[in-house]
Amino acid sequence: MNVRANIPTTLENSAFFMPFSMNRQFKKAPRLLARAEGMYYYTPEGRKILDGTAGLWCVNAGHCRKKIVDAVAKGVATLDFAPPFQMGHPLAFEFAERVVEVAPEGMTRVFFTNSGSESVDTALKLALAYHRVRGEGHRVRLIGREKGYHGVNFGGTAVGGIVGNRKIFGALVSGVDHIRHTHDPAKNAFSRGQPQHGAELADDLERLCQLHDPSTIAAMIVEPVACSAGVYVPPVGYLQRLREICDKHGILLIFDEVITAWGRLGKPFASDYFGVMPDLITTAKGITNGTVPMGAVLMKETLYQAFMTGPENAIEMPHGYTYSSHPVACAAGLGTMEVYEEEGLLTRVGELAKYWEDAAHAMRDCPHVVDIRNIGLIAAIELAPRPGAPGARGLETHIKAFEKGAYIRSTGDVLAFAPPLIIQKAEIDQLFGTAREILRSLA
Ligand code: PXG
Ligand code: PLP
Repeated sequence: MNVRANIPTTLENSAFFMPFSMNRQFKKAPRLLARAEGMYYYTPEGRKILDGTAGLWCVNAGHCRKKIVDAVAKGVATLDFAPPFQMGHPLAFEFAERVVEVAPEGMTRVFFTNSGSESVDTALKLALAYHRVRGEGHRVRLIGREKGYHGVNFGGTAVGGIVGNRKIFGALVSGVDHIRHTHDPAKNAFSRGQPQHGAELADDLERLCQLHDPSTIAAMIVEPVACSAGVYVPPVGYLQRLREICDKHGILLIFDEVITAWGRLGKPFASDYFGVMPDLITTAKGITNGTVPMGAVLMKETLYQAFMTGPENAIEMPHGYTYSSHPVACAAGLGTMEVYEEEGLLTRVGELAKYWEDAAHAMRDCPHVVDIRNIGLIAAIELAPRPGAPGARGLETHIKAFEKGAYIRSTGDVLAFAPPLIIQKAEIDQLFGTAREILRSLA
């Protein structure tokens, strides 16, 4: 049964300042979603929309899963809020154990936040503080990477490497530098999975070490697979090389797994998939299947223990949010972990990845396609920009897909595909079939 939402006839003067959106354009021709179930959204008119992006890379188990909905309903009716500072509630401790059980070997402690952006800023602060409590307060620099996306708070924006997200905010945070991105279409276009060329691009971190003196660098943060800026898969050997350079110079390595955690690559975390262990992992999104805002920073035991050395009557980490370990988010997270486990979702992509890869790369003969990249249940189709109108082909594909019953996200002229991990093969065909139809009709 399709529920009709009672929406005003025009949103043009709406009070809502929409985030990361073309407000004026959208409000003239809105694309609204009224409800969701499994692999599908439904518009207020009841049109069915296949979800090709798991909401925003977060609804890994599919929409409105009963077990999670029930856990949230029961949770909010039982304990609506509990102060997280100097107080606690059982679900927070239970959920921390559950997260650590699924986390990569050696990640033994967890700090809760409410989003990926908060996780990133928390991890950067933890890295600075870790060095400080160990007597290495000279390590103050933070290194990111071009094309990286680490959310929108000050630290995350600063270490991020997407020009458009940085340029209107001025100086941001001092002491930040960036290594080169790994995108090399001349050598790697149409790679299936990890590109063969480019491990040596990790040596750019060595260059920054020589420039700044490595003893001034606190941490290096990267997405194991850079998703938001257009899907850039790490070249074979690249992450291993970054790990080696960080080890050589005592630099903490942070993997930003806000998107790549919770089964997206066919292992619980990308760190498992690539077999490279960072010192800290940031996550969010799929931790509650997107239902209730939550994020987390996972860390190695040595980091946690470094903070546990002072007097016991002192607060070890003067950091935290009003809603850190929110009881309703913990309830949602516990329900989510149950669904992931019962349905084997954290490893299901292993079985689907080959079919997914073939379906994505079959798009190569479509008009405008200049590159296709994929890994796990992620794919990007890059279109040649229309002369004089970069981004137009991407946006038009997104809009036409919505009209044709599929949600396909565009970032500039890159189409990003990352559906819920419950997708069936027929739905994979439908998703790329819709994209194919649109690309054939696109100017
Ligand atoms: N780090 C990474 C690697 C992310 O992908 C964040 C941090 C920030 O998380 P929050 O929860 O604060 O949004 C993200 C978020 C896109 C898109 O279109 C990606 C994200 C968010 C919005 C859009 O690719 N990733
Ligand atoms: N601003 C003010 C004035 C506050 O009192 C607080 C929290 O008490 C914050 C910001 C931070 O809010 P949150 O803990 O939800 O991040």
